[in-house]
Amino acid sequence: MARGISRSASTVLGAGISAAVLMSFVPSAGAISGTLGAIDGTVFFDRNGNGLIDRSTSGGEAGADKAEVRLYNANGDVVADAVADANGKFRFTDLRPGTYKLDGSQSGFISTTDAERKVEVRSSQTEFVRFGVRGGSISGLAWVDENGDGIRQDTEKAYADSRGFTLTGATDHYGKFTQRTAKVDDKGEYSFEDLPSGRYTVQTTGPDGSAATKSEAGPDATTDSDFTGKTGTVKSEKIQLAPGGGMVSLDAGFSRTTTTN
Ligand SMILES: [Ca+2]
Ligand SMILES: [Ca+2]
Repeated sequence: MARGISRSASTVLGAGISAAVLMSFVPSAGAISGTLGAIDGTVFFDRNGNGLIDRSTSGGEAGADKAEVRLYNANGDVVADAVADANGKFRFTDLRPGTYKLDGSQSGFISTTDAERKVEVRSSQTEFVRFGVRGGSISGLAWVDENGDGIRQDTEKAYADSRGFTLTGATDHYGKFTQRTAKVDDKGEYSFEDLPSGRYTVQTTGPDGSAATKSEAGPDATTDSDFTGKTGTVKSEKIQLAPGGGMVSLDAGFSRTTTTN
């Protein structure tokens, strides 16, 4: 979708106000029949895919920052593009009454509501529209592999002091390189959510004097390590995420390279 065509709400609102003033003082202007309408909307990360904004899902389903929405008229011509704000909210103002179509699909995400929506704009009314999209996720934990076998036994605790995980990867849906960091929780687990499709690498740092333990020592993917590196900073293979795809148990096991007591 084309970028940079978004009109700021204030600019459009300003035009709407001046048109209304013009009409009230110069009734014969006649260029605009009736008053104008607007469309308000939200694009949100619908993690559980139910089409609704749930507040309780993993700390709440957030608005899709910088999501792009395109507005067409009844003839299928592009009227305007909007870029959502940090809360996933977008707005089209100054619209003549009539039938419009909105496209709220987001590249790299799965739409969980109808991606295209027909909207009837009426005089002096604001219509409300919501688009849900589901992204991918990558999660796992870090642990110290005390016996160096590449497998996490029950006695080997998660490394909760981990300095967090960094994700680098594909350009996101609005063309910027993605780099995010995630802290580990009290169980030593990390997760990256609402990711566009693409190729990602995860990196983290272990205790001083450690390196990656044997990777892919399997056969159980939930207890082996998926990171490599001869120093304290280790990284995963490249992860290919399809739209809405999930990677769990991307775990980093550390073995000690020096003895510290
Ligand atoms: Ca939901
Ligand atoms: Ca072990």
